[in-house]
Amino acid sequence: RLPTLAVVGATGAVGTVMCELLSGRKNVWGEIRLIASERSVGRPVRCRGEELTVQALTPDVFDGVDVAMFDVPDEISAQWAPVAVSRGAIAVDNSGAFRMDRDVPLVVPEINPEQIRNRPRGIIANGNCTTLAMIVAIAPLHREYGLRELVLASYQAASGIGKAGVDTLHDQLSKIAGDRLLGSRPGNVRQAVGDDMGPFPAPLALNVVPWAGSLLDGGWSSEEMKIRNETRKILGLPDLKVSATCVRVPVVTGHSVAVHAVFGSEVDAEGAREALRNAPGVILVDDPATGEFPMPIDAVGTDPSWVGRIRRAVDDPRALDLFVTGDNLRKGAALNTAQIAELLAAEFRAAAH
Ligand code: 11C
Repeated sequence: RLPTLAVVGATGAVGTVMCELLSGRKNVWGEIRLIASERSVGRPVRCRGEELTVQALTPDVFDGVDVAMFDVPDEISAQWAPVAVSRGAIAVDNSGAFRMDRDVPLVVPEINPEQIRNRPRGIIANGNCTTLAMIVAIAPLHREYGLRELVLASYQAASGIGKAGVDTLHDQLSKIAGDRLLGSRPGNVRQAVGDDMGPFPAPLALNVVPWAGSLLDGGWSSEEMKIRNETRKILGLPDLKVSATCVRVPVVTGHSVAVHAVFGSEVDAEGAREALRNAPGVILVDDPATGEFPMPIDAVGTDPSWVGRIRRAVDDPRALDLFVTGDNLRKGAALNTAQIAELLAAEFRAAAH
């Protein structure tokens, strides 16, 4: 029998993309159960060509489930992933609840697929969307040159924060449309947008907001610390130096990262391009002379991380500067989760033979 899959958080921004992916990818699943919060229960959702009815999150719903993918807030995952495990499922969790747990592997199938076997809690974690956009491009360069340090600035899309982020950005854009004076006087964008800033701490339209997540010690944001800690864990480099500045930009979908990467050996830009040309999950878009750069408007709706603007640092022969863009709802969330779940489905197949 083909394994049974549950998708928890099926009607959210990531869950919706998950259903699209399940419809388009090679089918390795038997039954699929869609699960969401009370207000979506009973709603019909098309997935893999079938019309499925959204079910409630209860312990019983996991009975008979082999793999349960979670895309829900941290506290819901923290409570419910262990419930799914207690009912016999393996949980693949896209929240931040388990990523740094020593007994939970943090898996990117292009980089450390073997880690899915080290799962004493029955839970496998999926990385943060900003980490994932960047890391598939960094890992091949690390293998080539030996990574020592990363200095990063992110350009994160509104959908990183879910549907509320996208709705807020579009509402703000409607409010400001056509007023050509906006942005040329202090405060006039704030006035036009009004008090309702949705999930953002400042207006996002006509602006960039150097903030994502919650405030931690030393003035760092939780998003900046996630990138640091997750990168260290995925690459198996516990002492890697990482400094990130996370910024929200008025883009609907597609997180970008400007990367300054310092290596243990001398680098060259063409060697780096060659390593990336052959890397899984990466597409090289690096021809500034013809206007070819990685950008969210092109990367949205695609699977790979787009990488370009590759230069050797002028002042350090061991450092590269580059720019990466990835669809934060795909590789940053639903796609990486689906890829992990598919590795588990292959385990089930192998065990059945
Ligand atoms: C953002 N990356 O763009 C965040 C959202 O740890 O999975 C995802 C938070 C997480 O706001």
